[in-house]
Amino acid sequence: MKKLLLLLILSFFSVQSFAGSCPDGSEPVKSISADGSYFVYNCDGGNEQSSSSSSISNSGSSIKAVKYESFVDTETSSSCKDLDKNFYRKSPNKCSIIAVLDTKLKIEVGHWVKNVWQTSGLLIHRVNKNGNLEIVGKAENIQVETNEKTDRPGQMEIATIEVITEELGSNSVQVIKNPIVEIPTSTLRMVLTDVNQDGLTELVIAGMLEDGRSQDSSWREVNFIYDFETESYSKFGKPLYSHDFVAGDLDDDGYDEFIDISWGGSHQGGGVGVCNGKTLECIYQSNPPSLHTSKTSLSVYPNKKGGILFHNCSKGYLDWCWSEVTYINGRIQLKLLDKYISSKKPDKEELFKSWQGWEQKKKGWAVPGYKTSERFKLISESYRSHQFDMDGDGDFDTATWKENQLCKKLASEKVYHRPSQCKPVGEMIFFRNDNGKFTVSDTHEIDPGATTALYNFDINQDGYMDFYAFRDEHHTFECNNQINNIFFGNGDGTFRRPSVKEQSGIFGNYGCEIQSYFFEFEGEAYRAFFTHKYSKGFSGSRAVYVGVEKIGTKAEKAAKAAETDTVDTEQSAEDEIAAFEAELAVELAEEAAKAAETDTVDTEQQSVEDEIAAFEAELAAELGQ
Ligand SMILES: [Ca+2]
Ligand SMILES: [Ca+2]
Ligand SMILES: [Ca+2]
Ligand SMILES: [Ca+2]
Repeated sequence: MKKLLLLLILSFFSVQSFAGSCPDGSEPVKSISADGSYFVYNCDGGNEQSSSSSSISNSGSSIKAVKYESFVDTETSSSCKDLDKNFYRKSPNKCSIIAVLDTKLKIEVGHWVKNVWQTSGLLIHRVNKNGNLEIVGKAENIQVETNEKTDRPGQMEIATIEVITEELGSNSVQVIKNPIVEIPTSTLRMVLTDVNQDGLTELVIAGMLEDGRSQDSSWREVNFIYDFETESYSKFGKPLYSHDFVAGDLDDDGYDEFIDISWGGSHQGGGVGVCNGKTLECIYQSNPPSLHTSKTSLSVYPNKKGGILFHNCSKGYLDWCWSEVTYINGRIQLKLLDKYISSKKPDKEELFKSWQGWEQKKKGWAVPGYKTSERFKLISESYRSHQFDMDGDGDFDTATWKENQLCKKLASEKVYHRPSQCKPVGEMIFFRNDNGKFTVSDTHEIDPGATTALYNFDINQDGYMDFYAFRDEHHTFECNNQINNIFFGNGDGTFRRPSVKEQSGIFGNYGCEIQSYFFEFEGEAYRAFFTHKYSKGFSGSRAVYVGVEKIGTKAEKAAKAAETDTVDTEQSAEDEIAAFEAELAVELAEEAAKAAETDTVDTEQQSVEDEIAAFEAELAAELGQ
């Protein structure tokens, strides 16, 4: 259990566990002291990025990916109703299980993780060259022991399930193919885009090797492009610890540029790579002064060059910036548009033990009513932001969340144990864009869980854009969780959380769900999800079921209502008398019902009075004794 926690912490939080330790916000470099008795941490690397640029061309060669054959038998293609009934919401939607994913872990990370797909980190859809729907998932099969010093490659698995949607909801949904391929890398950032502008999307993977290996190993890695049609991959860019990775057509030539932002610290650093979308040639520059890694997202202007980059603007995650980005001679230039102060400066310090067992003082704030030795709010970072048009006025607004760690221990304990004694607390913040000035339009408390991406989709199809965090849990402990962080838009930059009842009217809940993703295909709204079949015990297989349901939308209901209206209109005038008679009958029935109701009330009233009288009589009799 500890090991898994370590890995999870590693994957999502290790970066921040060093942040703030060095004056420039970079992580310290570990070395052994002169007498060999203790570790020394040096903050010497943060500013060593070369100001000169270098360019790296794309090799263009394509490598066939290692591929598994079919992993799903026809028996498992079935209706979602076969999943656990306890948590089945009796959704009226059409839903099918299209695959079962079960890939053994190479290295055990905890007793409940039996299958790498339990901790999958991506769920998206694409349309292939035949015009068919493909559901795509990604998981990593960790190849290194926790804290191992190694140069072994990583291993990520991409599952692509091609289905015929006409049969969704039936027991015999047609799965055309379902390969799982292996790519020798590790990543937290991926972009699905049409790299070569041939009308079909590819998966662009920002390689980095923070997959559990020691900090003393290189975490740098090139980037990969996975071609679904040929099941092969190519590489581009130079090895970089790609912490942030965004795509958008900055020069308005139709091809998306990639901004590959390295973690800015010490030996893993390497500045910012800007890769031209057409040539895939990358030019490297040092971090622009106001650009601090993490939380970065990009929106590009429609039919115009440039766009808006949202990012941390100084060390310590205390303020966030919107910058206009221009792309000149292969480099980016940033011009500040607006700034938001997200937190006041931390004014307290406590000793923390990280997943590697290192003890370090960390900054944060006191929790009112407690000594900092008992409760501590540790400064942390949310890592993700998303730009989308939430108020329908054509410009891109921003959503991100503020995340800190609430830590709790006994005053007698010397250090806080980060992995076990802290939990993330968060606040989702929505910013409305008014001509490049950004104002907070709404905030909601959230449980950040395992959020690795933010998505928008009009889930209830009311014309207002909705928003959700992908995904809820690193792994499923219990079965009562489903999309905690889902927000329905009001169309003006404010959002509300739908009730479970409202959610269940739109989409179902099948088994113990791990992650959900909403999308549109051929004009219909769908939800894809990963789930476990069993709600209790998890004694058997931990196979992950992949489902797709057509979601019940307002549009669908409106269409049904319109159909009924049409039928009514088509009724001929000669039916009018019959209708009048029916109406009359209804009125008479209503009157009769009213009369009956009055009778009931009278009867009830009478019986109550009788009871009281009886009770009084009894009482009198008792008193008289
Ligand atoms: Ca393409
Ligand atoms: Ca371009
Ligand atoms: Ca807008
Ligand atoms: Ca909506």
